[in-house]
Amino acid sequence: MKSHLHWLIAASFAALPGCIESTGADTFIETTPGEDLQPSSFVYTNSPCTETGAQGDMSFKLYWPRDNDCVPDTTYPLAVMVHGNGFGYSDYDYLLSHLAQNGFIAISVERYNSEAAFLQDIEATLEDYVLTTSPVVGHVNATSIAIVGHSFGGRTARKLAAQWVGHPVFGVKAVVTLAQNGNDPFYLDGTMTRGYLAIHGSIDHDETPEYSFIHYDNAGAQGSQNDPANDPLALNKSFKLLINANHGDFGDPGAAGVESPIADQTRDAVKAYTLTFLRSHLKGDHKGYDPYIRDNMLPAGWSGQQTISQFRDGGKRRTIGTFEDGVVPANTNLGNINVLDLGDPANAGYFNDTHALVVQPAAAGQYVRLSLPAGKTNLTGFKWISLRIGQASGAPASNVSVNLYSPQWFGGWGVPASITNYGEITTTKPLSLGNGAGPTQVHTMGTIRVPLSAFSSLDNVTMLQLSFGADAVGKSFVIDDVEFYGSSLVSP
Ligand SMILES: [Ca+2]
Repeated sequence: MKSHLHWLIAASFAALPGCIESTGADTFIETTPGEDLQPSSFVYTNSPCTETGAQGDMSFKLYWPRDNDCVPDTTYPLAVMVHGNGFGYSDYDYLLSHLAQNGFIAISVERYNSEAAFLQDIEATLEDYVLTTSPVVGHVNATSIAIVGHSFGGRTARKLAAQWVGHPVFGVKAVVTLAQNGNDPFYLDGTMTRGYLAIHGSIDHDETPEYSFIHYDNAGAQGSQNDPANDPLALNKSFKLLINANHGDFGDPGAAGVESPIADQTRDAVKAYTLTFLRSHLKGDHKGYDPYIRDNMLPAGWSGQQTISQFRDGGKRRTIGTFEDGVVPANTNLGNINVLDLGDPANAGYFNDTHALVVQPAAAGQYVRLSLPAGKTNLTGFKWISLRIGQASGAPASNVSVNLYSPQWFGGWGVPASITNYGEITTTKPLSLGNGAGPTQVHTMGTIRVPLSAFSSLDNVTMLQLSFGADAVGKSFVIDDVEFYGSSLVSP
């Protein structure tokens, strides 16, 4: 059972000085976007060290970096893997090995059918085994923990993050859900974790991808962050929808569940996205974060496939359009513009649980303008305009643009920047629902960002305009989360 003595011992270990990452160049493989993650191209010099065992009734498998031998040379953050129903704790070797080979201690633990029992017993496994008797004693940074959960384990991962708020030993920095069960109105926020990554396949017949839409939409804070006040609820979040991936793809080959024909590639994508996310939020190494987490770059193993990416940073951001008040912006000449509650079943075709702008330009040049609040017109220091946008009908349009207005600029308006120069506007996708239903045509959104460097002298910007060119006419677009943000990954 819980031992406060162990907590104190563990805390003293966790407080050992020194850098987290090994300096041995031969120890870890750095993930470089676009060139790695094909199993054939792995050049690991060291397989991970492993140990299986049980603490009380809870079986587990522990993985850790091999620093020449299985005695760690330094301290590593900890990843806790929670398996899904019908899967076992040994069904994620592909991911835990990858993490251990890249500088994480990782443990996959048995989750009983009772979530409550798991949530109680996991602490004893970590305290009495990992931090006290395991081969990595003294080398675990327990204040830098990631919780990764698959399927029902994804739900449990969220619960565990909430359980550890204010915990004297365990500090959660990231939660990753793989094809999560999400049929619960319990959402992560920045008090529970700094980072949240949801990954879901589009043809998941066990857990509907709708769950990840909803949990992404509701995680963290809706509004501005550090503008100027810190909102403790804000977090860094991302949602990767893997087109044509299935539920069983997230387990090892041969594990329970139906796999898709691209299961091996899916696992490579999961490795790349998860490692990149955890390395950033647990180790402060942001390599690959822009292309993999914020943008749509595909890991090499996933090449030829498609991912739709959404993200919002928890750091400096100024939000001017979440549309949660349901009010249509006043300054528009669009003939057909509405704010819809996408979570309302009456708005068929949407999986999101948010309000968003839905527009259908009737003529080239039609626009909608969003005003920056008084006192919020100085954009100096912000790096990007970002929004999530999708196209709900028609062939992909290429001339949707964003522009800014400043009374100090000649003519007021800047030079419009075409959104599609910075990302593909996602379109309606066939998504298969849980329990074998589907496919259903779903209007998706992906986050696209435009650098503010396209504009100059940003100290008094009063409006943002989205305008639609000729090839957008008659087509329907859905837009949300229009904001400016800085480069900071983690809020102070
Ligand atoms: Ca919204």
